[in-house]
Amino acid sequence: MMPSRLMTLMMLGLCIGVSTAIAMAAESETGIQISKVWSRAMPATATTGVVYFQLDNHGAADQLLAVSTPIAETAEIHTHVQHKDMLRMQAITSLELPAHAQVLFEPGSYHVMLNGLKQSLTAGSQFPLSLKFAHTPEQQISVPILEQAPSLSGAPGALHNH
Ligand SMILES: [Cu+2]
Repeated sequence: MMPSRLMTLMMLGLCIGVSTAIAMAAESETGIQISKVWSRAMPATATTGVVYFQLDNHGAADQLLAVSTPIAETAEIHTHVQHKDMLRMQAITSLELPAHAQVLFEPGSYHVMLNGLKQSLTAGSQFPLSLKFAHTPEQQISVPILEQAPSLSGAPGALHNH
Protein backbone atom coordinates (compact mmCIF):
# COMPACT_ATOMS: atom_id res chain seq x y z
CA MET A 1 0.00 0.00 0.00
CA MET A 2 1.20 3.47 -0.83
CA PRO A 3 1.35 6.09 1.88
CA SER A 4 -1.89 8.06 1.56
CA ARG A 5 -0.06 11.37 1.27
CA LEU A 6 1.86 10.21 -1.79
CA MET A 7 -1.36 8.83 -3.23
CA THR A 8 -3.06 12.23 -2.81
CA LEU A 9 -0.18 14.01 -4.53
CA MET A 10 -0.29 11.57 -7.42
CA MET A 11 -4.04 12.03 -7.84
CA LEU A 12 -3.65 15.79 -7.71
CA GLY A 13 -1.04 15.56 -10.46
CA LEU A 14 -3.37 13.46 -12.55
CA CYS A 15 -6.23 15.94 -12.14
CA ILE A 16 -4.06 18.88 -13.19
CA GLY A 17 -2.93 16.91 -16.23
CA VAL A 18 -6.49 16.12 -17.24
CA SER A 19 -7.81 19.67 -16.79
CA THR A 20 -4.91 21.08 -18.81
CA ALA A 21 -5.75 18.69 -21.64
CA ILE A 22 -9.42 19.80 -21.55
CA ALA A 23 -8.46 23.49 -21.59
CA MET A 24 -6.19 22.94 -24.58
CA ALA A 25 -8.91 21.06 -26.47
CA ALA A 26 -11.44 23.84 -25.83
CA GLU A 27 -8.99 26.44 -27.08
CA SER A 28 -8.29 24.66 -30.35
CA GLU A 29 -12.04 24.28 -30.96
CA THR A 30 -12.64 28.02 -30.60
CA GLY A 31 -12.36 28.57 -34.31
CA ILE A 32 -14.55 31.65 -34.61
CA GLN A 33 -12.91 34.99 -35.15
CA ILE A 34 -14.89 38.23 -34.93
CA SER A 35 -13.35 41.28 -36.60
CA LYS A 36 -14.19 44.68 -38.16
CA VAL A 37 -16.72 45.34 -35.40
CA TRP A 38 -18.56 48.67 -35.38
CA SER A 39 -21.88 50.29 -34.55
CA ARG A 40 -23.31 53.33 -36.29
CA ALA A 41 -23.55 56.51 -34.20
CA MET A 42 -27.18 57.59 -33.76
CA PRO A 43 -28.95 60.78 -32.65
CA ALA A 44 -29.62 60.86 -28.90
CA THR A 45 -33.36 60.39 -29.57
CA ALA A 46 -32.87 57.08 -31.43
CA THR A 47 -34.25 53.97 -29.77
CA THR A 48 -32.64 51.47 -32.15
CA GLY A 49 -29.13 50.84 -33.39
CA VAL A 50 -27.17 48.43 -35.56
CA VAL A 51 -23.93 46.48 -35.14
CA TYR A 52 -21.79 45.10 -37.95
CA PHE A 53 -18.82 42.71 -37.94
CA GLN A 54 -17.14 39.92 -39.83
CA LEU A 55 -17.34 36.31 -38.63
CA ASP A 56 -14.69 33.85 -39.75
CA ASN A 57 -15.23 30.26 -38.77
CA HIS A 58 -11.85 28.54 -38.87
CA GLY A 59 -13.24 25.41 -37.25
CA ALA A 60 -16.12 22.97 -37.64
CA ALA A 61 -19.66 24.00 -38.55
CA ASP A 62 -21.38 26.05 -35.85
CA GLN A 63 -24.40 28.32 -35.40
CA LEU A 64 -24.76 31.83 -34.04
CA LEU A 65 -27.73 31.52 -31.69
CA ALA A 66 -28.10 34.82 -29.87
CA VAL A 67 -26.58 38.21 -29.20
CA SER A 68 -27.03 40.46 -26.20
CA THR A 69 -25.77 43.73 -24.75
CA PRO A 70 -26.48 45.52 -21.48
CA ILE A 71 -27.14 48.79 -23.39
CA ALA A 72 -30.31 47.57 -25.16
CA GLU A 73 -33.47 45.77 -24.09
CA THR A 74 -33.13 43.31 -26.96
CA ALA A 75 -30.53 42.46 -29.57
CA GLU A 76 -31.58 40.44 -32.60
CA ILE A 77 -29.84 38.88 -35.57
CA HIS A 78 -31.41 40.45 -38.66
CA THR A 79 -31.12 39.91 -42.36
CA HIS A 80 -32.68 41.69 -45.31
CA VAL A 81 -35.15 39.88 -47.55
CA GLN A 82 -36.58 41.02 -50.85
CA HIS A 83 -40.34 41.50 -50.56
CA LYS A 84 -41.85 42.67 -53.86
CA ASP A 85 -39.79 45.79 -54.57
CA MET A 86 -38.88 46.38 -50.96
CA LEU A 87 -35.86 45.23 -49.02
CA ARG A 88 -37.21 44.41 -45.58
CA MET A 89 -35.47 43.45 -42.35
CA GLN A 90 -36.29 40.09 -40.87
CA ALA A 91 -35.17 38.58 -37.55
CA ILE A 92 -33.57 35.16 -37.74
CA THR A 93 -33.37 32.78 -34.81
CA SER A 94 -30.04 31.21 -35.70
CA LEU A 95 -27.39 31.73 -38.33
CA GLU A 96 -25.54 28.80 -39.88
CA LEU A 97 -21.76 29.12 -39.83
CA PRO A 98 -20.44 26.33 -42.06
CA ALA A 99 -16.90 25.11 -41.51
CA HIS A 100 -14.35 27.62 -42.83
CA ALA A 101 -17.09 30.07 -43.85
CA GLN A 102 -16.97 33.83 -43.66
CA VAL A 103 -20.17 35.72 -42.88
CA LEU A 104 -20.30 39.49 -43.21
CA PHE A 105 -22.62 41.61 -41.11
CA GLU A 106 -22.77 44.81 -43.17
CA PRO A 107 -25.22 47.51 -44.28
CA GLY A 108 -27.96 45.97 -46.50
CA SER A 109 -27.23 42.45 -45.28
CA TYR A 110 -26.89 40.71 -41.92
CA HIS A 111 -26.76 43.00 -38.91
CA VAL A 112 -27.42 42.96 -35.20
CA MET A 113 -30.46 45.09 -34.36
CA LEU A 114 -30.50 46.79 -30.99
CA ASN A 115 -33.98 47.67 -29.74
CA GLY A 116 -34.83 49.78 -26.71
CA LEU A 117 -31.48 51.54 -26.33
CA LYS A 118 -30.67 52.40 -22.72
CA GLN A 119 -27.91 54.82 -23.68
CA SER A 120 -27.25 56.85 -26.80
CA LEU A 121 -24.80 55.64 -29.41
CA THR A 122 -22.23 58.42 -29.34
CA ALA A 123 -19.35 58.32 -31.78
CA GLY A 124 -16.04 57.62 -30.10
CA SER A 125 -17.41 55.47 -27.27
CA GLN A 126 -17.96 51.73 -27.18
CA PHE A 127 -20.13 49.08 -25.55
CA PRO A 128 -19.94 45.32 -24.85
CA LEU A 129 -21.71 42.71 -26.95
CA SER A 130 -21.83 38.98 -26.30
CA LEU A 131 -22.41 36.31 -28.92
CA LYS A 132 -23.70 32.82 -28.12
CA PHE A 133 -22.90 29.91 -30.40
CA ALA A 134 -24.11 26.31 -30.53
CA HIS A 135 -20.59 24.95 -29.97
CA THR A 136 -18.04 27.73 -29.58
CA PRO A 137 -17.92 29.24 -26.08
CA GLU A 138 -19.71 32.57 -25.67
CA GLN A 139 -17.64 35.47 -27.05
CA GLN A 140 -17.53 38.94 -25.47
CA ILE A 141 -16.54 41.76 -27.79
CA SER A 142 -16.25 45.51 -27.50
CA VAL A 143 -18.11 47.49 -30.15
CA PRO A 144 -16.69 50.89 -31.17
CA ILE A 145 -19.27 53.48 -32.23
CA LEU A 146 -18.41 55.23 -35.50
CA GLU A 147 -20.04 57.97 -37.59
CA GLN A 148 -19.72 55.88 -40.74
CA ALA A 149 -18.48 52.54 -42.03
CA PRO A 150 -14.77 52.00 -41.50
CA SER A 151 -12.65 52.47 -44.61
CA LEU A 152 -13.03 49.59 -47.01
CA SER A 153 -9.49 49.96 -48.28
CA GLY A 154 -7.53 46.83 -47.63
CA ALA A 155 -10.73 44.81 -47.39
CA PRO A 156 -11.09 43.15 -50.79
CA GLY A 157 -14.46 41.51 -51.26
CA ALA A 158 -16.24 43.85 -48.91
CA LEU A 159 -18.21 45.34 -51.79
CA HIS A 160 -19.49 42.08 -53.22
CA ASN A 161 -23.18 41.44 -54.00
CA HIS A 162 -24.28 45.09 -54.24
CU1 LIG B 1 -32.70 45.23 -38.43
